[in-house]
Amino acid sequence: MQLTLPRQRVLDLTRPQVMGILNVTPDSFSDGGHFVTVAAALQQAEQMLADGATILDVGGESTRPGSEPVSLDEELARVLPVIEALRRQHDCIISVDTSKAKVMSAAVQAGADMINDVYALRAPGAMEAAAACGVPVCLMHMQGEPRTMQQQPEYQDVVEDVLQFFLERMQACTQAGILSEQILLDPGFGFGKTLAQNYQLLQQFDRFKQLQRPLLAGMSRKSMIGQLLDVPVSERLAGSLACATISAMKGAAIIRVHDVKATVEAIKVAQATLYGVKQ
Ligand code: PT1
Repeated sequence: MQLTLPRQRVLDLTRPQVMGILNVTPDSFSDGGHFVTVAAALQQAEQMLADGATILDVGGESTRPGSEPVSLDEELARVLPVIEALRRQHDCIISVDTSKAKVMSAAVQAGADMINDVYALRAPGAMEAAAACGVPVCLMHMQGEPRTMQQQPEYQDVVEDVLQFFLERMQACTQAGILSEQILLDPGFGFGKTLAQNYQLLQQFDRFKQLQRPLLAGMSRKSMIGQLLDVPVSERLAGSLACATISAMKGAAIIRVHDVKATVEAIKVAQATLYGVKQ
């Protein structure tokens, strides 16, 4: 599978790709305000590219459980300078992690190549803005909203419910003029799911392949690892690598992580196991 990017480029997804997380949020859950300046963000970006990330996901609003929304102006002020600087200096694929229509448009104007939306284009104007941008869009499943989503997650059957949600959002997208070939899907680990439901989604991750779209998986350092292992954010690398490896073996096309180098290595092991070692 292959996605069409701006400026005559393509994203080849015949092998899983690593998406490096570039948080420009002072309240970010694991990088805790270390990368608030453009220079520091650029430096972290360069390290992730050197480590083998092919996509950088730039986000200015934390969406971890309990987090509060940020204003449009604040989000723009955080992400635009980083996207502009990245675009000037690197030919990497830049993803913008946002739910706001105006951030999508401005980010793509500034050089972003794709949109990653945890609200799956349900915010006012987001569907129209994404369609006008013409770039690939990742639709993520979330029940509720970040501030309250972990209070009472409820499903008939979490996998079936997420599949249904994808069908409904894909249809809304195609009706708005977004090509189905430009859509990626993400079950949204940690977004309005219990610990058991997160592992059910991972166990049955391969079922999302039936939708015939590239799948994105984001589990890096999340509570589904922390709760299971009873470890703080700083001690979740082994669990994160297990999650990345399992998702790669079950068909993830893009794996969204903090620890790029270790994840690239883990995915190579998964690929060698699935498809053999080239002589
Ligand atoms: C994700 C994702 C994302 N996650 C996509 N975008 C976050 N497409 C931000 C926890 O349980 O999985 N897919 N953008 C970060 N959000 C969370 C959610 C962080 C839950 C932490 C947790 O700890």
